[in-house]
Amino acid sequence: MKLGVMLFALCTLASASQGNILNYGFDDGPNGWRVVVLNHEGNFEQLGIGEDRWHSTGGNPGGYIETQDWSSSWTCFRAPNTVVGNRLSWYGGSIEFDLRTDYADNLARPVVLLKSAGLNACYQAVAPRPTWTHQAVPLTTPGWTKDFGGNIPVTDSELRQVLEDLTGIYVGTEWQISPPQETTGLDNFSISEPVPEPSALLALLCGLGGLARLRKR
Ligand SMILES: [Ca+2]
Repeated sequence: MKLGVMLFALCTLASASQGNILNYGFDDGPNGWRVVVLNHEGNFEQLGIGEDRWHSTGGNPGGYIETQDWSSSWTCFRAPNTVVGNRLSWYGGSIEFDLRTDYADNLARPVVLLKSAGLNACYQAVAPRPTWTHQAVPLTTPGWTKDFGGNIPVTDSELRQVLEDLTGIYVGTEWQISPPQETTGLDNFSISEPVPEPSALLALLCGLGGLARLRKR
């Protein structure tokens, strides 16, 4: 009986350590996110601040943030500075969010940019739809490039390097080049670390513990 209880406790602890480590629902405000304009033809230097809009309704669900494209450079949402630093533990996890835009020419463009001091990584994706479109960006190398145009792949060690010295997380809002200028919204931004291997073992032990408890009843 005591073994079963202990295994259940371990299983609960293991479950609590998994899943989302960051989650922004924007239901009570923009949560420290800003709209910025980056030089996508250079090294993604910040050129200016864009127009932030926060809405308390209309998200997926609840509040969300949005911006209207007004610049010929790259407009994007910037995550709060509190989330950067050494984030190597994110490698193998994922970044997920809901995005929507009202006008798009359906070309692949960066939907996420990870900046570090010496290297950048862009994840290329096709445009979201006018309705909330879920985006799942794996934190492993396929789909990541060093350049805005998507031509120079990021290697495995380079992606780890970026995560280890992360200085910025950005979500792209640019999905159409010619007028009318698009308005893009963001909701439910989350980052998940990979599930640690020992948890699978603990879950198995948990199940065995449960069976042992049932048999003793
Ligand atoms: Ca929301």
